[in-house]
Amino acid sequence: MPLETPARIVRELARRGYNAEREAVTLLAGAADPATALDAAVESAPDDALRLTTDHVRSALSSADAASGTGGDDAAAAPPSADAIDPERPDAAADNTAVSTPPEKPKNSATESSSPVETKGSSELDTGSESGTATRQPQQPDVAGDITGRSTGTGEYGDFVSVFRDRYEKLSEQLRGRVNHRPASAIDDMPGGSDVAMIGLVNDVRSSANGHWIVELEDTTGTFPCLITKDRDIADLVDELLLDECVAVEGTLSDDAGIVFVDALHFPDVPRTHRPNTADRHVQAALVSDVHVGSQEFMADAWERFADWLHTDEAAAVEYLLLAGDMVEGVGVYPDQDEELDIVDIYDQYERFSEHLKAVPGDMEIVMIPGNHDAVRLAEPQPAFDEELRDIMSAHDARIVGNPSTVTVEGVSVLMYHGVSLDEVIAELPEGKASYDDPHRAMYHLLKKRHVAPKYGGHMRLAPEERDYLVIEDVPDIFHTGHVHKLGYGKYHNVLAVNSGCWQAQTAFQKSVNIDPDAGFAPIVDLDTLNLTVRKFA
Ligand code: D5M
Ligand code: FE
Ligand code: ZN
Repeated sequence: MPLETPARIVRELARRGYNAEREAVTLLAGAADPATALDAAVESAPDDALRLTTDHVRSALSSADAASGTGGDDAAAAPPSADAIDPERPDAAADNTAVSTPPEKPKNSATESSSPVETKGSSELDTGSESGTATRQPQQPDVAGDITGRSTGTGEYGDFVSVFRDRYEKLSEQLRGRVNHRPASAIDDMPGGSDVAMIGLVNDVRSSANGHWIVELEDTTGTFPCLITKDRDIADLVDELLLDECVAVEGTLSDDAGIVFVDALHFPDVPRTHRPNTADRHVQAALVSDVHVGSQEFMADAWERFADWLHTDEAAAVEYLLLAGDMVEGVGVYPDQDEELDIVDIYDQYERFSEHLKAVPGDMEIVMIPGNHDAVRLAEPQPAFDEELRDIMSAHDARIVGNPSTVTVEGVSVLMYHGVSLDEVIAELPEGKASYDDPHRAMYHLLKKRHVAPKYGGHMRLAPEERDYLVIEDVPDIFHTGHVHKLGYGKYHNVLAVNSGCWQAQTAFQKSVNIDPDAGFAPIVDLDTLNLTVRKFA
């Protein structure tokens, strides 16, 4: 097969086990005989090289030139001529759809910016158009809040006490400036009719005989019941409450001092004045998750189109690829899952995933966290892939961190969390407040609660650790999740929330429960403006 286009060159290199710098690929594509040049470059690369660099190609091309006595670096570096361009996929232009958000509008009261307007335009997926004069120069991401290497939990009772104590301390601190709170034990001693405020974790929510709500709060000194009457505006917030989240109430003690009549309910929340950081140059990140390699439904063609596009000029500013979990389909994750496996061995699944990762330009910086299908412990926080899996995925030298992690790229902090708790939020909250069709709205609740997985139990498995790594201590600039296989994005108090869809077509289970996944999309965020463009590759 002729090797004129960068995409073909990348695939051929991947087949031979190499990842490559973008400029190296461009040089090969511009060579008089790309196939021979590729052979020579691979030959000249050291045995242990995993990535083919520009230097390898240059040295291979110059020794070839010396041998034939023609050409030189200039000829080798020239972009492929129009004749050499062989558009592989004439139908691709129609597939590759850009959907962009409008510029951010300042808002005073609404909790989110207006729904993004979708402007569709097509762009040509012309893999031959790569000129490759610019090499990507991503910075090393900075990572915070990662459990990897720090897990101390043994699952004993004392661990649960310390993780909830830490949760309380961190979140009550967020609320302390807003209310003049007293501990439950002090409220116990106050006379009826006193003004009172309390900060606590939600221990119970039940309705009274006449339809009011009793919310029992717990702090480190004890519990106290709080009554929210059904006719108050704040009653509308009760259906947002999840057990174990931290809130503050203000109100008045009943005459018998046995219950607080609540006038105000506060969540730790993101300040409305939050001003996100932005990059000081034009650079973009692709936010992707739920690749599910190894599943019969993994959409390899869509992934390859995405990887090919990353090699084009249009994608030159996309320097980061942030993967939010479920790299592979895994084994034994759900009942009857094995009937839909394409690759049954978990290590083979990671080998294949690694092959697909090699198609991504070698000069991009990749960060990945695990999800519930990955081969790490299921309980959150999840540590990063172990050495054996890292070895399998080493070709791209990705930054492999735990779930969740806050990754700062170009000054922009991205809270990456796989998203299992979104199932919980969507199941517990009314349809109008969180649904699979609007996964970003479910994410807003996590930001409001300042915790990625507030409720213990249910869908969630939490590992008790000395600290609560799931608290959102610092407000991120971008919140990136996956898991529910739906695409959704919007801004909550200026934080860009993106749930990134998946690369797996509908499974039998999803069909049976009417989950219609958004597969083959790549949301691309401008780190200098936090505007989002969604590209479709399926
Ligand atoms: O899950 C993708 C989405 O589908 C997520 O919302 C959970 C749901 N899901 C998928 N399979 C099952 C089964 N078998 N039981 C319950 N919920 C399921 P992911 O875990 O990313 O594949
Ligand atoms: Fe998934
Ligand atoms: Zn998942």
